[in-house]
Amino acid sequence: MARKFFVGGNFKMNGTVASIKEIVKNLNDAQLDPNAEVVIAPPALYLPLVRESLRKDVEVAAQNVYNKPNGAFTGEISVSQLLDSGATWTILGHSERRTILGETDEVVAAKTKFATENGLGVIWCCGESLDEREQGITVDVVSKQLAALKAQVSDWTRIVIAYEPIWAIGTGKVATNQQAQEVHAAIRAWLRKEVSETVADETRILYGGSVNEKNCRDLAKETDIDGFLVGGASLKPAFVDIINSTQ
Ligand code: G2H
Repeated sequence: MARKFFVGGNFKMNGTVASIKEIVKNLNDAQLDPNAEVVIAPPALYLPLVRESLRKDVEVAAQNVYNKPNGAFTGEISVSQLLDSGATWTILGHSERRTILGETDEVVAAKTKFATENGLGVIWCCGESLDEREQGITVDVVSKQLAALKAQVSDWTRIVIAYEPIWAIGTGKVATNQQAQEVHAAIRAWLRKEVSETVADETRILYGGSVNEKNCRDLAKETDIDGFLVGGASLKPAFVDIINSTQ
């Protein structure tokens, strides 16, 4: 089965009502590749605004979610609240949450299990630090992150994997096409060995880390790159070029 090209926009902790309305207008007015699945993740408090004003062929995502039903969890947002706001996806395990907020592989896996079992799609992120790449242990690091996910998750159909080398995030240092393809192929091989042929063939593996309108076309040609998770460039009109990068 062909994997549908997938482009996520991760706004991170950026935007105002005015700037987010501008981004939505730009997407609403654009010609987007009908063969691309597009999901944007504004900060949670803007989700209803975005969902109400955004074209319906683009879905919306949160950047995080808690793995408990509604209740006494001050500061958290539940899966059912996200669904109620019209979000259909969440990002989980972004390296900024792993490194700055201290989310472990196990916490990320528990959140992924709860979110997928309760109706959200998950853009599950993984990736190595510069130090780990220089030590030559990139595939070991990503495999360990995947193993923690496998320990808790049995249904992979709602999961999209985003490989985001930490050293390439927001730095302008994009992985070379070959560096990205090598890790994407290793992730797919891991899925084939550890999960199933079907999951390996059907799971989208996105690349994230300083993707822009200039580097996206060549990256998108790599066999195992099935789309992008875009940060900084998703706030700009050039996001449309990235969505259309396989046209
Ligand atoms: C990686 C990416 C989006 P950027 O974090 O998740 O951000 O494109 O700004 O490197």
